[in-house]
Amino acid sequence: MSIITVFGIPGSPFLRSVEITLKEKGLDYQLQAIKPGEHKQPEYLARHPFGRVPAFEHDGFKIYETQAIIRYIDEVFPSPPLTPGNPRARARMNQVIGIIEWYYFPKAGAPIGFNRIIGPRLLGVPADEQAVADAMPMARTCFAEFDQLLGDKPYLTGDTVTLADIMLGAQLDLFMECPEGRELMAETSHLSAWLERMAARPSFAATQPPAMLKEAA
Ligand SMILES: N[C@@H](CCC(=O)N[C@@H](CS)C(=O)NCC(=O)O)C(=O)O
Repeated sequence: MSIITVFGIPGSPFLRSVEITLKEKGLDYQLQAIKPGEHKQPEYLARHPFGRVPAFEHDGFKIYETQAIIRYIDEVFPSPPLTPGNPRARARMNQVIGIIEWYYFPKAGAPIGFNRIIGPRLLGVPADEQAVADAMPMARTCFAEFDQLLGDKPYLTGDTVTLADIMLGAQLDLFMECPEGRELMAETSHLSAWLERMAARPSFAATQPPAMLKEAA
């Protein structure tokens, strides 16, 4: 029997991307929830030397980095496929994932999410309003681009859900807890209905972030 273990701090949208991928595949897995801070301790650092979540193990095969994990799951458990067969659609999927990794998360989602959710709610520190304001231009560009790339298609690359929809859905579902997220979403034409479509999937319903994060805004 195949044993899959996912390690991470519940609430992390990257952890949730892995869990949603596993749910979309109908796979059983164990979630080894770690507490904030434990991801910087030697035991976890042995699994992920950069001290980030999530990490993953499948029958002794250990790997970290969300993209690598979900692409591995999609290859090893091919049904239903979450990567388009068409090269152009696959390129779009990879483009969206690149935007999330390089622009959206580090320069928009993380600084705004930290100051609106993690800092005030979990750590008891006040928001750095300047950091939020500084991140808004990049956040606005990301939202406009996600909206434009989606267009009037049901999902980001066409008629079926891909790894890009999963990763972006996990990120934006949490970001909607911030007033800035709702403000930016109101400026889009297609993205809001898409996020509702994604949030209605059983894989999303089964992987809700902890209530304390959802109540944070
Ligand atoms: N490139 C990494 C990013 C993971 C990441 O940044 N995770 C955040 C949580 S959403 C984290 O571990 N933050 C904790 C920290 O930076 O100490 C991946 O794709 O797995």
